[in-house]
This record gives sequence, C-alpha cells and structure tokens, in this order.
Amino acid sequence: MKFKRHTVTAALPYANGPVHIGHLAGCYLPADIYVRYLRSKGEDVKFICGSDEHGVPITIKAKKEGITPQQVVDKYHKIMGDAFKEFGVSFDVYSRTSAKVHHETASEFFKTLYDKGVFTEEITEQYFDEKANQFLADRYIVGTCPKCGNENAYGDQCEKCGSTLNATDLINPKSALSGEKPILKKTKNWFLPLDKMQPQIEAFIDSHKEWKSNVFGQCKSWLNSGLQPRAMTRDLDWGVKVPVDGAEGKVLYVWFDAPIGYISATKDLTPDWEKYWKDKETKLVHFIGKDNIVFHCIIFPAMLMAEGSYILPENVPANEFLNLEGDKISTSRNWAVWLHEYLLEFKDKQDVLRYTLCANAPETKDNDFTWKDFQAKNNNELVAILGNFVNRTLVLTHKYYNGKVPVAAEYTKGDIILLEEISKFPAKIAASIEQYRFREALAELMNLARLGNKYLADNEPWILIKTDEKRVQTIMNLSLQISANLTILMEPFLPFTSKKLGAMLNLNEGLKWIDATRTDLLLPGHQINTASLLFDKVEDEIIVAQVQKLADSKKMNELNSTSEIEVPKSDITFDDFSKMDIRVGTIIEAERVPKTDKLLKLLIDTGIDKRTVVSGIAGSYKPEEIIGQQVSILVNLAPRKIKGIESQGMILMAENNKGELSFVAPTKADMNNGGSVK
Ligand code: B3M
Ligand code: ZN
Repeated sequence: MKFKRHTVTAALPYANGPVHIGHLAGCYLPADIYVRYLRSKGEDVKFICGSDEHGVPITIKAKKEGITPQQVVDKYHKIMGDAFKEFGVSFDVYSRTSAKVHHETASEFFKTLYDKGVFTEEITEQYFDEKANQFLADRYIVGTCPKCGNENAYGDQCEKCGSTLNATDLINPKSALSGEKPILKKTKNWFLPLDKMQPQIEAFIDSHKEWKSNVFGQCKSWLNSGLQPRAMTRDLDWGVKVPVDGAEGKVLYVWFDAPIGYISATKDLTPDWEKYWKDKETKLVHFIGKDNIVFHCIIFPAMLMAEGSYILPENVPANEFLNLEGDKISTSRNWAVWLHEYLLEFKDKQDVLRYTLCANAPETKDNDFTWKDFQAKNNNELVAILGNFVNRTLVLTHKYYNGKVPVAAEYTKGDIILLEEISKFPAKIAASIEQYRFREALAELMNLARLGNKYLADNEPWILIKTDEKRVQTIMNLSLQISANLTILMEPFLPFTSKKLGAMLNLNEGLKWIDATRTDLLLPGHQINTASLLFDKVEDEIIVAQVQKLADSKKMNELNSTSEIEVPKSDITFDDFSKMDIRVGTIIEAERVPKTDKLLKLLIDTGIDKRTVVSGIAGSYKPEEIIGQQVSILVNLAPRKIKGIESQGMILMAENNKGELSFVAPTKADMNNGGSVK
C-alpha cells in the first residue's frame, strides 16, 4: 500500500537526566535521518516526541535531590529539549506528559477502555510501608537477592547478578523510604487482559514478518511464553490520576500513559492530529531502543486495538544498545558522553558525532563507541574523503574561474559512466533508509564522495590545466555537480554540513531528493561563494583528554558510588542508643591472628581497664602502624570467643563502598582514654 502521510515517533525519554550518545544512537538519530529523508522526498510527515515525565525513576530522583517531581521534570525537560535541538534532531513537536493535553488524552483513553469493559479488576497483595503510609513501587523495595545473595537488590531487579525479580521474591525486604519491613496489603487495580487478546496480537505481529529480526524475535518469544494480564494502574501519587470511582490514590501505569503521549504531543502540534492517528493511509513508525520493544509492539498496539479507532504501527525499528569504551553506558555511574559536554569540547561539530554514531549504529547488535574510532572516522573519512573532495573542487573553481561554474565542454566515455553512476545514488541511499539500514545508507553516501575523489585523482585537473584548459572545465563542472548532489543527499545525516556546503555552492534552497538524480544543478556561470573547510582534523591530545576524562569519572564513581549505600535501618529509641557504653581508648598492642586474613588481636587501654579485642581490620591496617592509635570502643558488648580468643568489646569502624575501613576516632589530641562517646 502506498501511504499518504507519515507519523514518526521517537521514544519519549524519561525526564530524569541529560541526554547522552546512547540515547542519540539508539533512536533519535535514526528517526531524524528517516524523517529528514521523507521531508526531502516531499512527503507529509510529523515527527513526534516529548518528555516522559511520570514513572518511579522520576520520584526517586526527586527524593535524592530533595525537590519535587515537578521540579525534576521541569529541569530536565528543558535540558533534553535543548540538547536535541542543538544536535539537529528535527522534531515537529517536543511535548511533555505533564502537559494538560496529555493528562486529558490519557485519562480519556483509559475511560474509553473502562467504559467498554476492556479491563479486568483484580485485587492483589502489594508491599505497603506503614510508616510512610504508601504502597511501594518495586524500585522502592530493597532486600536480599534470592539468586546471588546481594543484600541490596531492588524489587524489580538485582543489579549485581542482573536477574529480573518480583518484589515478593526478595528475602528480608525493606522499604527504601523508611527502612521498615513492608507489609503485604490488598489493593485493587485494573488489568489489560493481554492473555485474552493474544490471538489478535499474534495475528498483528505475524502480519509483520518484515520487521527487524531482533524486534520480531522478541515479540515472538513473549507470545510463545503466553501473554499475561498486566496492571494498567498503580498505587502511586505521581502520574495521571485514574479517572474512575474508587481509584483514589492511584495513577495510570507509566507505560499506559507514556505511549499515549505520542498522541497528545500530536494534538499539541496540530488541530489536524486525527488524520495522523486514525487514517489507514497514514504510516505509523516508532523508533525505540530494544528495552522498549514489548511496550511498543505488544502492549500499546493492544491498547490501540481495544480502543478501536486508531491505526497500528507499520514498523518498530528498534536498535540494540551502544556501549562506551567497552562498558555499558550508565547515568548513575556517570559512564557516558553527555551531549552538552561534547559541545563544550567539540563546538560546531555536531555532525561529526552524528556521523560516528550513524556509521557505528547498533542496528543489529550492541556496538561500541570509542574516542579512537571517533577520531579515525573524523580524520580518515570526513576530512580525508568528503571534506577533501569538496574542498579541492571549490578551491580549484575559485582559482581557475573566479568561482564561476565552468561550461562542461564535451563528455568523455568515462564522464558518461560517471554521470550514470551519480544518478543512481539517490535510489540506492533511499532503499537503505526505507529499510531502516542507516549505516548502509551512510556508507553509500560516502561512496559518492569517494567517487568524486577518485575522479579528481584520476583526471588531475591541476596538471591538466597547463595543457588542456577545455578538459579541465568539464572536470570541474562535473565535480561541482557531484558536490551539489552530495549537499542534498547528506542532509538527513549531516544537516549542518549540508547547510554549510549549500551556502558555499550558493545552491537554491528547497531542493528535493529527486533533484540529486540531476547533473545540472549548477548552471554555467553560476557564482559560488567563498570556500571554507567542512571538517578539520581532531588531534591526538583532544582524544587523550576525553579518554582521561572518562577514566577520572570512573575513579570518582568508584569512590562515591551511591548504589552501594545500605538501606536505612529501622528507628530505635534514645534509650536503645544510651544502652551502649562507648569510650575513647588507645591501641597499645596489635598482632595478627594466625591463619586468618582479616583478624587482628588488639590490646586496648580503655581508661577503665586494658582489654583484648579481636577486630576484622587486617585488610585495612597493618599491626605495626596502629600502635598508639586512638579509637572508639563499645565496652559493654558481651564478650565473644573469636578464633579461640575472648574478644571483650568492639571498636567502631567506618567502611566505604570498596570495603575499606577507617577508625572512628577523636580528631582532637586531648581526648583522654575512658572519655565517653555519645
Ligand atoms: N520513557 C523509557 C525510556 O526512556 C520510556 C520510553 C517511553 S516511550 C512511550 O527508555
Ligand atoms: Zn542477584
């Protein structure tokens, strides 16, 4: 079927952090290339995006920063929107899910399904924090992983062993809000009966065998293991309120409201939104990262089917993940190249990043971004091939013809073959783009520049100028035509460079993709403008500095890692605390406990007496270096036998997340032994 128009969406990023190269490579860059190409073909297309401002990660971020969720999303909505703009991601609208139009749209959508009797109501038991008086989202529950024993696993996932968990799987669960043990409490929620909808969904997926194999395969594996009903409401207070009676304190599941965000963003853009969502002649394409496949290919289509008046996606070209220097990109570990920081170092080099990320796009498997490769792509491809060809062409045109396009006198056989080759590029590149193969499309674009370079190198106009001026005119005319065609064809990938080159060539604005099949875009006598370099070399020092910056951030992160912070313990009374008798003491003897790695036997002057304490500090201190060290010692801890030695008390130690220990000791010199610590 031929479509009349296109709705292209890119995943709505969570508004809880700035944008990094993984986001760009994952879906925003391919979506932008696709849309720019469609526009160049003269298609009617709307490119839709916005911030996803609901969901638990945002409330967690707000808690961490001590601000409200609204303040978090206001801050990041702006930062993210600006970053996309700066990198030329040409959304027609960048909306947000906290917008009124979105709350109304999502609410209405839910109500429609509710009124149609689509949902099933189920009472389930969820963890509830009695002290904080709220139900706990999975991320708010911490406990011991049943698979690997990690004591800081979350209710949805253990970050140590990578297992996906249910909150009720955790051993010894605690609320991350209060540290209390949560109780199980009954609550009612509304479920989308995906199990009952399986046949329809299966038929939909099976009608799209042309989807990328990673996408189709993931859908099939979900279907094969049997779809389960999924709760579309949550007991939370941040989100779109559930618009039915008896749903106080509940909001729509973030994955129910977020994809509806595409629809509300379109409403935000145009009163004519319905034809972009409800007309069968509209082609709907979702660009996403692989972690969002099930939501876009199964759950959202199921919602749309249940509603009944919407079109379904024609394609969901999901990318795999981009890693950075061999390691998973992580916001919390600050292992990322942030777009706003990139621009500080590489001002006006947005296209170099776009080029590198597209050339290396994780289209079929996870891929790696390295600074060395970034440098190589810039120096060996953009500078040496594309930049070099265009620059030689423009400089020679100025030198020989004062910047006026010369007449092509007579074509040789070689020229005629070249002309034919040139005219094939638009179709070749288009075919790759239409199949979402952007790396291949970009490689073809570079082949056109290579062709130009080879033409110049084979014909050597700079030598020929002395003997055959006529011939040089034809060579330069053809080289200029190739440059003009490149301007059009590079636009989706390298929009900034295309603009610059178009201005240097003094090309008409508004040229379309089809115009790149022509070889008469620059008429004889047409005056071109001053030439400047399209790209310049990235030197080694710059790359070394970027690599160093990442290494520093890794080091900082190891020191400050917050992911390993222990969950708070439950409250005690002051009486509980005052039962502990803690004193200042001094270590007067220290020796290793034989046949152990960690234990030291210490003799401590507590002011009250001299006593033996066995302490697990040998990993951090050598016996000889701690004689004379003041410590804090709990003196009324009942004696215990450790490795056959009676330990009479315990010294207080601070521990960092690498397991290194430090004495907790007075910082003034005149604290006498026996002084109390309180
Ligand atoms: N915000 C998840 C993500 O940023 C989610 C996408 C929503 S798309 C409707 O990966
Ligand atoms: Zn685990």
